Amino acid sequence: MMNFTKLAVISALFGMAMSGLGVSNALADGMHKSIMVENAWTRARGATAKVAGAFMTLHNTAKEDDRFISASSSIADRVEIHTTKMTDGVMKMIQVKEGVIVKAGKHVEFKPGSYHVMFLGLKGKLAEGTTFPVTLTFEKSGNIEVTVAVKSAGAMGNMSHGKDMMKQDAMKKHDSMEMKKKQ
Ligand SMILES: [Cu+2]
Repeated sequence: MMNFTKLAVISALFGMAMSGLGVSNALADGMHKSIMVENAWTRARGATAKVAGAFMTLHNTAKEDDRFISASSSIADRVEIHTTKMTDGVMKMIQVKEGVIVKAGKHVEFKPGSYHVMFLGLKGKLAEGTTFPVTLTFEKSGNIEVTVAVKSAGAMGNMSHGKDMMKQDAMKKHDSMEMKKKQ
């Protein structure tokens, strides 16, 4: 039979495992929330940078679908949901105005070359090793506070193969394109 000490050890281990995975505040702060945000990160940016894209995995632990509809953060004037599409052999970034559905019991990955949370009009630099907050708004789950970790400027996430390397280049091009547009 399992005694209290064993249970405490198990829950402590569970907590450690979860923090090791980079599970954000969403889980710790609100167990009632059915959306869980995992491993939110972005790349370091200098003081003159105007845009940044953040990546993360959205899990829907509920029995009904939910929709990621918008985001906001004190670090940028505007936050948009973007995706990347290949059109006539050219990678283009598109704002996803209708939001992103996260199906019941499923997850959606925001990653380089695909969905990302786009910060436009950065108010300052993003230093490697720091974190910043972003609020994700869901149709059913409401607002979820997420902590984004700033990785190195060349961070690739979990990608390693050639196809994704290509997407990564496209992402960088998109970033500089956005910057030109803003100037
Ligand atoms: Cu973008």
